[in-house]
Amino acid sequence: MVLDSLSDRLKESLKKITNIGLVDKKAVIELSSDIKKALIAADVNITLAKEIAQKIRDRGTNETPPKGLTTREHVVNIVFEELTNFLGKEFKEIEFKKKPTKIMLVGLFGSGKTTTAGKLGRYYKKQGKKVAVVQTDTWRPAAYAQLQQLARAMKVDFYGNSSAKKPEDIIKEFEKEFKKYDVVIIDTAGRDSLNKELTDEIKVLNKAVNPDEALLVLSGDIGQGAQSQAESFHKNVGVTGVVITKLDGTAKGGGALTACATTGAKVMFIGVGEKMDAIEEFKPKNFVSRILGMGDLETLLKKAEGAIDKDKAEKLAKKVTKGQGLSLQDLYDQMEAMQKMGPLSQIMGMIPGMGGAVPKDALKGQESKMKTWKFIMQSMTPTEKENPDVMNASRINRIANGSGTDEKEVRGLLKQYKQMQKMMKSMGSPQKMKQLAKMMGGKGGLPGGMKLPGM
Ligand SMILES: Nc1nc2c(ncn2[C@@H]2O[C@H](COP(=O)(O)OP(=O)(O)OP(=O)(O)O)[C@@H](O)[C@H]2O)c(=O)[nH]1
Ligand SMILES: [Mg+2]
Repeated sequence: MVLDSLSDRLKESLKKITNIGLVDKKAVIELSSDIKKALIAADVNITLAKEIAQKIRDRGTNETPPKGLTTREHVVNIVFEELTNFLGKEFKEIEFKKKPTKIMLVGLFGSGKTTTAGKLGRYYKKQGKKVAVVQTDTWRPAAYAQLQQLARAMKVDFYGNSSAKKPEDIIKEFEKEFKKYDVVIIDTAGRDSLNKELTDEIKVLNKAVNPDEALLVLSGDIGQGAQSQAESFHKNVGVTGVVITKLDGTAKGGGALTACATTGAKVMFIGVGEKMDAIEEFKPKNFVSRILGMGDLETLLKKAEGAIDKDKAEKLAKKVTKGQGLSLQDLYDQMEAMQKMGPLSQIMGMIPGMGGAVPKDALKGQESKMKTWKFIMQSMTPTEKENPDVMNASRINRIANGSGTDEKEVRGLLKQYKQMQKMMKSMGSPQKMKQLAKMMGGKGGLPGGMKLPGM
C-alpha cells in the first residue's frame, strides 16, 4: 500500500488509544507525540509535523466530546480531521465544462509525465469520454514512441510529430483535430531543473495550448522538496493542480503530500505504480481514512467498477439473490476481477476494519493459492466449470496433469468451491441475509467500533 510505513505507525499509535481503558490527557499527549514522530519519519517538514501534533494535543485535551461520541472516538476523529486538514481537506475534481477540456502535464525530468498522460487517458476513457493524448516533447527522441505505445495499448488516439522542432508547432498542426474530443491530454518535455529555458518553453506552450488544467507532475520521492518545486512552477508557469507519482515506492510520500498542501496547490491525482491503472483521484478524507486503517470504500468501489464486467456482475448478483449458487466459471471470473484490482493487501487496506486485520503473510499465501486455482480452472472444460458435479477421479487426474498441479490441490479447490456454494445458497434466503448483516455489523465495522466523520 501507499505510505506503508507511515500507515503502520499511525495505526499502531491509534491502536494504543483504542486498547487502553481510559483515554486521559496523558494518553492524548502520547498519541500526539507518536503521530509527530511518524510524520517526521515520512519526511513531513518538522515544523509542520509539530503543528499537526500540537493541534491534536490541544483539541484532544480541551474539547469535550460531542454527544454520542466517547472520548476515544472523539480523539480518533480529531486525528482524522487534523491530518485531513493538512492534506488539503477538500477534493478538487477536474470539471469538464468545455469540449475539449485540455489537460497539460508539466514537470521535471523523469517525474512521470508521460506515464501519467497514459494513465489519465485510460482513466477518462473508462468514464466514457473521447480521449486524445498529444506528445509535444521534442527533446527526448524516445518520448514520441513512448506515448504512442501507451496510447495504442489504452486504445486512445495519439497525436505527435517526431520531426517537429518546436512543441507549439505540434499543437498548431493538430489543433483542428482536438475539437473531436472530450479530453485532450498534452504531455510536455522535462528538464533537470526549472531554469529559464524550460520556463520560456512552457510559457510559449501554455499560450499555444491554452490549457484548462496545467498539472504539475511531481515524483513522491522528493519528499519535502515538493514544496519549492510546486512554488517555483506555480510562480513561473501557473499550475492548477498537482499529480504526485511513485507513491508506491517511497517512504517520503507524506512529505510530498503535505508540502503541496502548504503551498495551496491541490493534489488531484496520485500515481501508485507503474501500470496504467495505478492512478487514483486524491481525496484527502478517503486517503487519511485508508492510512489510518479505517478503509476507503469509495476508492475500492471505483476500482471494482473498472475491474468488473458489468454484465457478469449483474448475472452474478442475480444468482446470489436467487440462492442459485455459483459455477466454477463464476468463481474464476471473480478471481480475475479481484486480481485486476491490484494486490490483495492493497484491496484489504480499503475495506473498513480490514486494514491490518489480516496478516500480510496470510494474504500472500491466499494470493498464490488463487494463482494455482486459476491454473487448475484453466485446465477444466467448460462443462466441468459450469457443472462441477460431473467431476470424477479420472477428470481430476487429467486436470492435475494439465495444470501442472497435483490431485490434492484440485480436490482442495473443489472442496472450497462446495463450501462457498453452500454459503451462497444459504445467503439467498432473506432471513439468512439479515443474520449475515447483523453478524457483519457486530464483528466488522471500524476497529474499536470507531465512527468515521462524514461517512
Ligand atoms: N513505481 C512507479 N513508477 C512510476 C510511476 N509513475 C511513473 N513511474 C516510472 O517513472 C519513470 C519515468 O516516467 P516517465 O513517465 O517517463 O517520466 P517523464 O516525466 O515523462 O520523463 P521525461 O519525459 O524524461 O521528463 C518510468 O520508469 C515510469 O515507469 C508511479 O506512480 N509509480
Ligand atoms: Mg516524458
